[in-house]
Amino acid sequence: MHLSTASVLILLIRTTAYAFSVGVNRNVQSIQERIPKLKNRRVVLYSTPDPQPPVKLARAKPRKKNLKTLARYLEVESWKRGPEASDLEVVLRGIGEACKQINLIVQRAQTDDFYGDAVGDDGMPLDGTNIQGEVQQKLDVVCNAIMLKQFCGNSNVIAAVASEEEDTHRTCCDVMGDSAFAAGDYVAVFDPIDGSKNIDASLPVGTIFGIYKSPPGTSPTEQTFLQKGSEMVAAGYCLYSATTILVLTMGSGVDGFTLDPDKGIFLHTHPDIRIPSSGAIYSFNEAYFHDFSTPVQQYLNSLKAGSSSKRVNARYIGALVGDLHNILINGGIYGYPGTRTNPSGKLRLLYESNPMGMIIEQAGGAASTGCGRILDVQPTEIHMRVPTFLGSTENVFELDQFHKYYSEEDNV
Ligand code: AFP
Repeated sequence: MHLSTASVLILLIRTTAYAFSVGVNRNVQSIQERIPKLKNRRVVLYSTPDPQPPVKLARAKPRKKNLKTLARYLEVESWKRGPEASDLEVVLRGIGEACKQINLIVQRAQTDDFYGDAVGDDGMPLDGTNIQGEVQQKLDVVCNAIMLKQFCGNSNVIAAVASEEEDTHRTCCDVMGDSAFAAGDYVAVFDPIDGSKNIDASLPVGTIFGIYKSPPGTSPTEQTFLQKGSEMVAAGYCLYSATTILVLTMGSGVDGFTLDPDKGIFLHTHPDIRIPSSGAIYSFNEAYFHDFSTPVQQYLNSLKAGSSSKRVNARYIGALVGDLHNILINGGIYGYPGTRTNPSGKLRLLYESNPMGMIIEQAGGAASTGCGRILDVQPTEIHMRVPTFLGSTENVFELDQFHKYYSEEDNV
């Protein structure tokens, strides 16, 4: 057999490598004999490749930012603002706790059964009734109960509440089933789970609230809740989305707090939020376009035709809190206009339009019905609805001009 020089060379290399590996592995044995610690360990310095051990993923170890907690922020604010703010401090801290509880419930919506009896930490039904009396509880009922308990049971600051989930307002005595909860100089309005139909598709949802002063020395009636939005002393929302963020105002600026998933506390991530004076996003449910009034149709057409100075972008989640948070951070306009079938639109003045209007105005934006300031609307009943346009001042002003122009044209 005739071997070429190349074949001889390859054979030589392979033989040397094998001899080397045998030599090295013998060497390993002798090392193991001499180092007792290595005796029972598998030490291979050279061999044919073994199956690879599972790759260990490097665990990202984020460094925590040095941020103020919500509790600390409220403490400082109440010290700066005086006694009225210390009342609000207690209530807003309670809202932070309620948002944390609702956040957990939203995260568990797909894996846990929320259609059974809802119980609190103490194992008692959340609405305080006898467990035998409980029928079925839906997720929004559970979240409503959490908000009721935080507002009424957490302090003696709130005297009565009105929830989007309930037909009428309720005194805190009624909510807690105890006359000891009669005191309190404030009333609260809230929507515990706004956009709840988003939950099934794991899309964002939110909680919205507003707080008003109650006339001193009287017990709250429905009239107490029928105050203009401009009378609100605090408002806010909690968005349950990629992150959970609580945004609030006490009447001088807007601040945002992100829930730290490791520590389970809200941290002051967004100090003094300012909405851009104009923005490219418009957030309307355009499926109803043919049902919108002429000014709104013309406005939307003008946006898409590019007659506005900037290029626009459509975004619509279908949960006011998610859509509005996007507008607050990036600028633009959110709109839920009246339709020909529902001239007042869908959004509720007390639970949605007013609190969001206050937030937007406090961040430097505008809140309009198309024909005037939302916060100036006199409520006539607690579940009243209003056409709602919220966002950057320039965008909302532009929309209002369309209303003005077309209503003048109608009157000609
Ligand atoms: P729900 O709280 O009943 O789900 O309604 C949410 C909401 O009032 C508001 O969050 C949305 O912006 C709006 O409805 C969406 O309504 P459309 O589906 O009619 O666009």
